[in-house]
Amino acid sequence: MRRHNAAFCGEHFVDHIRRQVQRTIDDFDMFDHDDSLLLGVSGGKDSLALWDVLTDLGYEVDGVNLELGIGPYSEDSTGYSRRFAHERGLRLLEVDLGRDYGFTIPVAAASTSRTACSACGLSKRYVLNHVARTHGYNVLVMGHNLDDEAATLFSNVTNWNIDYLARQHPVLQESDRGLARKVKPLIRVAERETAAYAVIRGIDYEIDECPMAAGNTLNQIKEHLNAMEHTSPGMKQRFLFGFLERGTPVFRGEPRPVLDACDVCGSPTTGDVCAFCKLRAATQRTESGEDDDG
Ligand code: Q46
Ligand code: ZN
Repeated sequence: MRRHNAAFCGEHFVDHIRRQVQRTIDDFDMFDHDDSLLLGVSGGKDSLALWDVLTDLGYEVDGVNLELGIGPYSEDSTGYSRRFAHERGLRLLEVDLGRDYGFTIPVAAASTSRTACSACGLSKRYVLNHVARTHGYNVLVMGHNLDDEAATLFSNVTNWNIDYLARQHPVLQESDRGLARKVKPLIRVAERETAAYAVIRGIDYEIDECPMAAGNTLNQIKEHLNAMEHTSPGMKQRFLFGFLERGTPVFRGEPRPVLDACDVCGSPTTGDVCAFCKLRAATQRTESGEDDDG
């Protein structure tokens, strides 16, 4: 691991990853053993590695898998989540976007001006929050890694998305807004490291890339950041953690928008109808042959 100027055998690498996760949980005061934890599980390496680490650290964590309806890719991903949970006796809740909400991500992308990844991100945020709230979990755990967060930060800085910069933090205390606290304990671990961890621990995960990822700008940013990391080891970590230490206090001073209940579903939103209900309505109009208003 060039950024730590260190090399590990398999056993000590696993210990190292566990320590990095525990340190992140402690440093950011994310949760303790009394909290009721729900992890968003995708069948990919990050969420399954995190489930493994948290379980080994003694936390009781249930998972929730969202079936996105992206053909065989989604079916395979759900299969990996199910097998992981089954083999370890863990509880996995399942939501199927098509069955439970009447649309899939390909239909959502075709029905609106949103990209597939935008519709997907919105749906994941909404559904996972909804499941956490309705099943009484007070903490929603997400498997975003160092590469994900550094790329998101880079995108938010290049576009000067002040609102997003104010909210870019590994802990979002949202209980006053009717939402579970959202935490990201994997942000000290790079993507390559979660892959190595999964291999060492014998975790089977979805390796194929999502067929709708083409044009995903975060993936393009990740490639650029990796090129910089190659010549300047530790750059991604310095960029992200430097921001969390020195940038967050500046942007957090921005006032937060007032939230109201969505007229359709009752979820907290800044408008009359939340973005997810608008997306869902657009897919229904498409299915019934009416025009999309975007
Ligand atoms: S699943 Fe969804 Fe990703 Fe596929 S459509 Fe984009 S966001 S690429 S993590
Ligand atoms: Zn709504």
